[in-house]
Amino acid sequence: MPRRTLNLGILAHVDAGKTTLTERLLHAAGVIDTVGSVDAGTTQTDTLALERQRGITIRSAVVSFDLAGVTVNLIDTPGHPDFIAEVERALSLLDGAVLVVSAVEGVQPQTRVLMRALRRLRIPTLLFVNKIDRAGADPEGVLDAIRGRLGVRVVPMGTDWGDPAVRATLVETLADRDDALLAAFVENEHAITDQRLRRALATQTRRSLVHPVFFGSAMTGAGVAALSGGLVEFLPADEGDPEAAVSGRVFKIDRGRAGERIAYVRMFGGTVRVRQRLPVGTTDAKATVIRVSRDGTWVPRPALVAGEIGKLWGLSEVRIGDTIGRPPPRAARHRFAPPTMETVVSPVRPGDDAALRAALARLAEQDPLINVRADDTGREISVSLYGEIQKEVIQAMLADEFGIDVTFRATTTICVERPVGHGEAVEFLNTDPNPFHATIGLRVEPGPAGSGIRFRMRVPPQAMPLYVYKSAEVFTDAMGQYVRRTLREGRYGWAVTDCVVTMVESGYSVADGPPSRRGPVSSPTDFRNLTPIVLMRALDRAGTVVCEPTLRVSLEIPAWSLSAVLTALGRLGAAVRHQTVRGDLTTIGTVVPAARVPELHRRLPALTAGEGVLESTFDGYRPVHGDPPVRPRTTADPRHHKEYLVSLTRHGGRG
Ligand SMILES: Nc1nc2c(ncn2[C@@H]2O[C@H](COP(=O)(O)OP(=O)(O)OP(=O)(O)O)[C@@H](O)[C@H]2O)c(=O)[nH]1
Ligand SMILES: [Mg+2]
Repeated sequence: MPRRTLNLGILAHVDAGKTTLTERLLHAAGVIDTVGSVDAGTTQTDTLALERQRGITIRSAVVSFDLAGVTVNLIDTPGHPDFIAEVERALSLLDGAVLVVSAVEGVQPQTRVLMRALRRLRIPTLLFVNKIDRAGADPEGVLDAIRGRLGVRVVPMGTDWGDPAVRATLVETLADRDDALLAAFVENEHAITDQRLRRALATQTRRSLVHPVFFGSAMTGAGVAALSGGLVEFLPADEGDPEAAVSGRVFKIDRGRAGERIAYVRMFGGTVRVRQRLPVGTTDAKATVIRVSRDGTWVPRPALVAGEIGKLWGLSEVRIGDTIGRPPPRAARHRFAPPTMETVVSPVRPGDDAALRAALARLAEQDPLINVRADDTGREISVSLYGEIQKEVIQAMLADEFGIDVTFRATTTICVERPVGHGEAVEFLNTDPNPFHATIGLRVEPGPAGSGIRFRMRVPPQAMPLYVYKSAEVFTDAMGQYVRRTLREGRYGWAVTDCVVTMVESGYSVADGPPSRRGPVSSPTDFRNLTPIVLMRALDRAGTVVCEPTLRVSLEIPAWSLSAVLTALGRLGAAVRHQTVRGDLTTIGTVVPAARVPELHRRLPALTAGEGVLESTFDGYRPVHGDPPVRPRTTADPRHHKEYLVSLTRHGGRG
């Protein structure tokens, strides 16, 4: 029997009390007898050793409980900005959210980043003002900040709706988006029942037009029952359609005790059964075991249906982000910034290189944005990063889980390369100095900013080696892969992006063909190994420009500090986009190279007597002024023929 399910995210800035609140909700639902504590390392959702030691959440975790006939799958997310990628993955599967704000620390830059994302995706959201038990708690002040700094319409809960002033504000807020309510109000405001108001509040909350605000303490449990009630009353819980076409998304990967891969899947449509053949990502696979979270434990089940979240075993090649069956209807995804820093990792013990590579590959599987780069010899391994805390976490995980001690070199900025013009190159079969049995012609041209790499096939099927590649589609797919692999390192060693690559020539040889084609039989290896030579030559002809990441920075500063701040921004290479004055506060919108933002963070307190507030989000990439920075290649340069060919023989032709 299908049940109503609410996939609920708990989001907030770091230390707001998400994990503690999760414990309380589980306790209120009767799943756990005693409330665990973050400080003692005994919670249900902070299960990693490192999370327990440090008292912070690093990975999202799912726990379920029953609430008035609704199955709630609660996703406790990390609050530290270095782990924003975890939040990004969670957002794509939520039916509703609770955004926690601390009554002491108030609205933080991260709160605004999260609220913006929730509203953009129209995820119905309740707010919970937490820690009202603590000295210095200012719930009223925080409510004002929510209205002002988050800029959202809110309805504070726990107030007396019988009080005329409270009621007037409430009706005013709700009637703004409810014409019938407005008409009723004009007719006879006393005839409007509480029930009518609650219904209007629920409708508008589900449409993400208004946000009920609850107050309480995850520590003492105050206000938690009211919040629980609010989850059912104000957030949407649906019965999915188990008969629809299969559609799901993998949002998390774990390893089991025996090292087996476990995929967390959110089903949007249809039913997945154990041992049934399933399209997963680009291949087919079968789930051998399916488990769902029930009252705190993961219980085996024969199937997973629309609306549910489950763990699937047996999908050995699965990756985070893979679709199961059709892509989910809610394809709109919120992208926070990509990581903009990287650092070289080296093992302390010289013999640990291979083990380190394997361990990092494991970590990258759970967090694809770690993006491990290693050169042919394995001597230099680098990982991409959001920040210093993530670096410390990677270091600690390598030590705790894999027994590998590592050191890091200083972090550097990750640039990209974009082609600046058109470039074309071709190598023909049986023609010196082409060492491979294949003809390939490729054209490179710039694409729109943010478009990534697009590959187009412009040769007729009869020019394709279909006796080894099965179909034109398979050949196109394979060539696209060779092209993408080559473009991981451009002319200056950075990943090439925002470009269109077109295959304009193709040819192959067969043992008994016409004279122009006769020769040793062409194989996929020939196409794979020739692609980098042709593509890099085309890229040289197109030319590339190295671009660095930039952040959009919003500064709120006291008006008197304006000229000093503008001078500092000028020195940092920032472009000021707008500037507004409100009372004695000035807001500046500016774009700053990502590499210079930490410096701005450091200098701001002195420039503004500690009153300046800085908020940053990813903006994009812009050309580097002056000499472009060069990143050492990890693979042989295809433009140096001899070195490249030698590297291929070293890898048995698998360059
Ligand atoms: N006094 C008081 N302390 C609280 C309350 N809620 C949480 N805390 C404490 O605040 C600290 C952070 O709580 P967590 O639940 O780990 O916060 P979090 O939002 O999950 O933190 P991250 O996952 O690391 O972002 C812990 O020391 C908690 O004991 C509360 O309502 N009152
Ligand atoms: Mg937490």
